[in-house]
Amino acid sequence: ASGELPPIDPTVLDGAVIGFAQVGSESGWRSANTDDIKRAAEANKVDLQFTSAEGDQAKQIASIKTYITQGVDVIAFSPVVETGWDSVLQEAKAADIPVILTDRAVDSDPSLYKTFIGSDFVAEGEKAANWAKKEFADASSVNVVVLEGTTGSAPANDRATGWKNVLGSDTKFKTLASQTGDFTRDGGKKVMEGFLAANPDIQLVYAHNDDMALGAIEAIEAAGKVPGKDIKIVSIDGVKAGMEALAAGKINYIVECSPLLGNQLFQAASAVLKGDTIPTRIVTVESEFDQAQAQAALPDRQY
Ligand code: GYE
Repeated sequence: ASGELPPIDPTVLDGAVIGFAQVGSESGWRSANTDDIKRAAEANKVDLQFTSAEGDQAKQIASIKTYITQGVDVIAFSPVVETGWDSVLQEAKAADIPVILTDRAVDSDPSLYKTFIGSDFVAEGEKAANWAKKEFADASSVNVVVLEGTTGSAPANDRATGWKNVLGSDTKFKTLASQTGDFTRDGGKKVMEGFLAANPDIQLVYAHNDDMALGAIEAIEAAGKVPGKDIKIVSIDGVKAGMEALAAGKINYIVECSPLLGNQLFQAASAVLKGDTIPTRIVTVESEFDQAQAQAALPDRQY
């Protein structure tokens, strides 16, 4: 269940050593997430140790192990993939170092971490699919291609599940191809080029994030088609460049996934360091945007 966190106790966070192991720098979402965590650490005078795993789970595990050896006060990380965390989480527990997950989930026993702060990715996939269902209400069939996120990551797994929950049994929607673009713009572009070469009649792209949608736009334009018209696009995130493409009519719909997790991360850290119990799951509140809503929202967007 979702829950609320108590306010930060500044005396507890001032000088606290918190080790954060980031996924990498694959997308605009990730940059905004990293910036927000660094900003919130500074605002709260946290001694933040920060590493980036460049999308490599082994690297991320190694940096968590280093935090354990250093004896940091709290370890936080956004797991690259969902599986394979039991042993390093057990090591942190044995060393009595609390762990906070942000952004992405793990499949380990919840007793191995204090809380998981982040979005409901299944709900995001469902929102994207519900839009598609409405948008194509009058069509007799819809040819879909899917740009998947990083294989094995919680957002790729869950955004696929959410989409299938809504459209899986709807025979009108035909998935012509589905492949990972690794959440990057370049990956989205290359995979979309392949899709376009093999399928002359794509009507809809479901991109698991904005960066891949932006790459797909480049591929669609290079193929002489009009993104947002000849081929419609729905994506997830709501980063600046995605919202601009939406406002410009090149993307048709974006489901928001907020990267602004810094304040909640340090609220959780503050509570954990004081010995307070906190909810094991904190769900991020987020919205959805069509083209007009993107135009209206853009001037006030923080990222
Ligand atoms: O959607 C994508 C990023 O884990 C929610 O990772 C995050 C995802 C986000 O690379 O852009």
